[in-house]
Amino acid sequence: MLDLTGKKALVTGIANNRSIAWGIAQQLHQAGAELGVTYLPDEKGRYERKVRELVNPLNPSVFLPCDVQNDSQIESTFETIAQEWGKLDILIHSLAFASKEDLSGEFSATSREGFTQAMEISTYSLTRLARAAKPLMSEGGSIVTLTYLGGERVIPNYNVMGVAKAGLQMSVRYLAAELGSHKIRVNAISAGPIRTLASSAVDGILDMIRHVEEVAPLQRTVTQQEVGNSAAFLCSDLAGGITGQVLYVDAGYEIMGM
Ligand code: NAD
Ligand code: 0WE
Repeated sequence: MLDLTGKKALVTGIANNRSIAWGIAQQLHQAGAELGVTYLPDEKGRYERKVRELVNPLNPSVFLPCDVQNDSQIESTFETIAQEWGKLDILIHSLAFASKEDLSGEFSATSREGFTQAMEISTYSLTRLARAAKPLMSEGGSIVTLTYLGGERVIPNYNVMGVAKAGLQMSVRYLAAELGSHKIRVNAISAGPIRTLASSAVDGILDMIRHVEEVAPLQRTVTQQEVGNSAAFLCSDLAGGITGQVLYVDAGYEIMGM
């Protein structure tokens, strides 16, 4: 049975009730895990209030600001976890960012700044968070990140995010190889397109969703809850033999050629 009782789980990437990370947090909570939640702070504290209200029913025992571009916020996040929990079992990495202008038009037009920013937030952050989590995962652990098929095939307009996700998926393999001796597993979920804050800002997302509904074996898109269930599985002892993998939670879309 899927049982995460006694496990401590840190979830990044919740922005609102459509976030994939919110679907994951709900399933981890349902399976009995104790939650810690981080959010991206902004000047007006708008995210903080919204995310706090949203996650309140899941009784997170840790709730902290963590901008992955800020090393001191990362360090204080894991210092607080060390003090409050003394260990960490599960880390969910569910964040990405590229500037909107780099998610349309010619890929070759990507600026140095845009490329660097997308790679820093969407790719490097996994390795940085894994390094901070490693000493706390002394009893072993599970790290799960979110990727997209655009990191392996050309999806129109995904552009620099595709390069970032290719790097993310390779980071999963290098981290899995290194951390395996510490009983820490590292995997990615490749989710099909879902309407979230990040994806709704993308021109043509509705046409892409309609395309998936026509082509995918299950003839529909996936839900945040389904991604959450697969994440809970990967974090549980049921997936004890799985590391370094990309699990497609995409209604089967990835297998199709036409
Ligand atoms: P979302 O907008 O709900 O989540 C993205 C999160 O990234 C937000 O919570 C935001 O605060 C966070 N973030 C951005 N910059 C950050 C920074 N500097 N520091 C800390 N956090 C930062 O959208 P989502 O669709 O749930 O995205 C979550 C993950 O799922 C991303 O990695 C995305 O690439 C991936 N994904 C999304 C889809 C989709 O169709 N929605 C499909 C496959 C994979
Ligand atoms: O990974 C993602 C979303 C990533 C994303 C989205 C945005 C929009 C708003 C990263 N940064 C930003 N920055 C913004 O300013 N997905 C898998 C969803 C997505 O994004 C696409 C897609 C799909 C699917 C972009 C172009 C084409 C398809």
